[in-house]
Amino acid sequence: MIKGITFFRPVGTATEFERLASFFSALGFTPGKGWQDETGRGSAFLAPLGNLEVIEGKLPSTAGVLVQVTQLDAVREAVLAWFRTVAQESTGLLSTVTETDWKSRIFTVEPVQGHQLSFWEWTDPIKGKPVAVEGDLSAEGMRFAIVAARWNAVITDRLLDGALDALLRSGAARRHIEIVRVPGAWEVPAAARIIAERVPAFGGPGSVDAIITLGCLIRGETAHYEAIYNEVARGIGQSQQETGIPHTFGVLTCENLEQALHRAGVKAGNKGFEAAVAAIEMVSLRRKLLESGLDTGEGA
Ligand code: DLZ
Repeated sequence: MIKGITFFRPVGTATEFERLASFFSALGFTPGKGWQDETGRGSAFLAPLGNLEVIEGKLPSTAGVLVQVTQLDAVREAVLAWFRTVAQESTGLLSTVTETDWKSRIFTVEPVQGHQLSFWEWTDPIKGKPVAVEGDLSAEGMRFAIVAARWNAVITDRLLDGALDALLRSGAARRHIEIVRVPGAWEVPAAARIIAERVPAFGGPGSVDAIITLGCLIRGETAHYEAIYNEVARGIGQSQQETGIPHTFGVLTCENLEQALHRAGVKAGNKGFEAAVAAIEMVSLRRKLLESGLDTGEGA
């Protein structure tokens, strides 16, 4: 299962290291998990999407790194501000914005000598489509509960690992993740509901921003499989609808153990990871929807 992609940029000195780190932070990259040991150190900077592109023929830029953005001019302003305030240098290493032959605008900057990168945006980013409101995939500052069944633990432990991996790599803090284990899938909705209702208005310590539910029902091993599955799905859905707290569904329903293993990270992705990513997106989307409303204008 491919999970992510990392390009590393070796730098020669501590000053260059700090300078590049400061540049990426100033430009709004989400900080990732860094590391330091006796062999060196690394600072990670995350973007919501990445891709590995193989090119034959004309290159899109002389820089080896292309960062797609929205509001290119504002990004260039941020680069200028960084040069002025942090680097306190001229802007000689910053190009103007130019049109490309692939319906985009682009500029190139070299914040540290030998480290060029280009920022670009589509000339028509939405290509005539109405703009959709979508959640982002940064989990910084969000609080989650993961309710995981112990039944079929060989599977649910993998789902739990996948969910934690997604949350931590997306910027959630360990102290903001509450893990709750219940006996089986049957008990998942009840525990999720208690957490969702644990609000200060009822004297509780406060709920979480989203609840990730994990379990594994295997048809061959489960009497009344359909009945149990329907009730688990209904209970989780009902808790979500009646409390307003996003609940994501990572309860596997499988024909056999082999299929379950595939969905828990062996071949067909890790459904725990996917449920956690969906939770992050739904928290972000919920915040956006609660903050905004359609500006329909007069008589619309
Ligand atoms: C009893 C049972 C069975 C037969 N199968 C499963 C299963 O495949 N997956 C699962 O998560 N739980 C199973 N359980 C346990 C029930 O979910 C529940 O925990 C017990 O019936 C106790 O209420």
